[in-house]
Amino acid sequence: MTEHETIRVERQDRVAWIHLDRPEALNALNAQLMREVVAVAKELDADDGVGAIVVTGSERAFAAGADIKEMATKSTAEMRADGHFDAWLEFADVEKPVIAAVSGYALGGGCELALMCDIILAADTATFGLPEVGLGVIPGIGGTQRLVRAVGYPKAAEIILTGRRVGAEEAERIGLVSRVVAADALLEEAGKVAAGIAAKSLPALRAAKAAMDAALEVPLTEGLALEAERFTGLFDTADQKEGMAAFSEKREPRFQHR
Ligand code: CO8
Repeated sequence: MTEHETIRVERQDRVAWIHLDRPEALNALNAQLMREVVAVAKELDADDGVGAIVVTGSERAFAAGADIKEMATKSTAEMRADGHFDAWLEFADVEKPVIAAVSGYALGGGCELALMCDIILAADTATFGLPEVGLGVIPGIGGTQRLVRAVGYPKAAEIILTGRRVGAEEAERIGLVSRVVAADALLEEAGKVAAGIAAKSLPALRAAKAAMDAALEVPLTEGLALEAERFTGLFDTADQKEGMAAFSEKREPRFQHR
């Protein structure tokens, strides 16, 4: 895998880790970090040796937003030409499970990046928020859409329109995050969750994610049809035969991830 300046990439068996690594800017998402994260995520998505991806930052910050200094003087035309929005869509289109392990600040684009992930594990020290209206802009990489879907309109509206911060406990209560864990156990817990997922059948994981994604996009009847299509589609995989044989034989499955 290529060398990077703003991230570190690590592999542990079938789990890949993307560590955001711009400590001088609290991991603010500048253009380079975006390019590196998206390129690596696509590489890992195409690698059958990877079953789950964890994105994490530092103890102090998951990411404190898009890079304010980089965009401060730009015009509308320049922002539209920058390619940020399509690039982050590619990240959100990763077909494998992606876990955000969030400690410290997850603000603005950092919160939006976490919301692009399937599972958000938050340290009890984590702080979320979409403070963009205080900068004269709005969330731009999914915050207005994904937060509304995650927590419902009234809560999302209060968070986005006031720009206030949301602590880990509240984030869990309202459904912004999947689960809160003690800060010193965050990475270990994220590793365990990711390894548990990565041990499951990869075709099944991809199908489950595609079907859940559809739940956010399409009417119920269409979503149910897509689910049935993906469910039955798995019956021609080696992993379905192995998974069900292992159940009958009272043993652990040995998946080939195909
Ligand atoms: N952009 C650029 N630099 C940042 C950012 C940021 N978002 N956040 C922090 N930094 C820098 C600081 O400028 C500082 O650098 P320096 O030492 O050179 O002055 C360094 O990181 C450390 O930060 P602080 O000294 O401010 O640390 P504190 O502990 O005092 O405060 C905070 C931490 C509260 C997180 C504070 O840094 C802060 O409020 N940051 C900005 C949070 C924010 O408003 N985020 C939203 C940004 S807008 C956005 O995300 C839009 C996304 C959609 C568009 C995507 C397309 C590009």
